[in-house]
Amino acid sequence: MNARSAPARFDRARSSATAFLLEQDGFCLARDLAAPSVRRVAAELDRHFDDTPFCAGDFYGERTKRFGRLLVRSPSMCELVMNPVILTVAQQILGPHCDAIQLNVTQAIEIHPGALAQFPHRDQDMWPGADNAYEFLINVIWPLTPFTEDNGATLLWPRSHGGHDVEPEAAAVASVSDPGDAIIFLGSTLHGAGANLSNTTRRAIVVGYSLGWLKPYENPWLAYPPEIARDFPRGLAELAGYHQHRPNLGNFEGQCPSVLLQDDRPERLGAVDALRPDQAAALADFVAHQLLGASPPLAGPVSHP
Ligand SMILES: O=C(O)CCC(=O)C(=O)O
Repeated sequence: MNARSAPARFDRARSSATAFLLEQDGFCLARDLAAPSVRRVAAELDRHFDDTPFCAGDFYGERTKRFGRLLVRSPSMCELVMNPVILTVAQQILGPHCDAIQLNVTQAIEIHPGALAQFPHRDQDMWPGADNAYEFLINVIWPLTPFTEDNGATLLWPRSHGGHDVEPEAAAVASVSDPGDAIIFLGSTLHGAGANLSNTTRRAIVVGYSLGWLKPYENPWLAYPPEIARDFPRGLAELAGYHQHRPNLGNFEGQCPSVLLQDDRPERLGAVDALRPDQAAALADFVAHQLLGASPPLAGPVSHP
């Protein structure tokens, strides 16, 4: 996925303001961004919450329910995943550090009365290489029910992201919000679900976007195998793993895995270079020198099988 794949019409001012706040505070609440889509998703996922067992383990929380693969469970999910304001912000923050961003997860989370507060954490700690010098991830929590101070609204620690101290300087803020709002935060921002002290359940979905060269939290090719992903719009299929991250990362038989979404795939595939322009230029230079009988310059790394 890249900026070219984002739909042409979007609120540029809103994207810029959101990215600014994210970089300043580590999170941002975008009010009333996609209320009709959220209403549809909430209705489509309703029975899945009922059918899903409670989680096990103190991190997820034993009074919570979670399930993934939301793009197969809710036809309207695509509208949230491909929200143009969110995609533009994700591209702006993650784009400089990868060739293409990817979908890291779609997950529904239900927090039941009696749930304890979740362990405060930074999501990008799941990748050992993340030292918070730059962001690996952007998460968007879309409330499906109102988020209140006492029903488990996500807690976020202002300015706990990036190069800021591991111990946050400010107290946590509860993301009090309504369905249609988007709670957006960085991979390095300290956060966690609040305790549910009320007598109603809190429902939300999380959509995460990460650098395209990382192992995603939710395995995209198992969540969305080719027979499912072939019905996705092209930009969504690319985000969900059917895209080669240059150079040559995530290939299938040496080609872009989107070849698996075609009707007329040949029996045998030949591997084809997929290089960034700078790599292609260095390689062309290397090859040209050899063809001219000159000693080739030492080129940078291209790819390693
Ligand atoms: O549900 C929430 O409010 C946050 C969940 C979360 O941060 C997580 O599970 O990593």
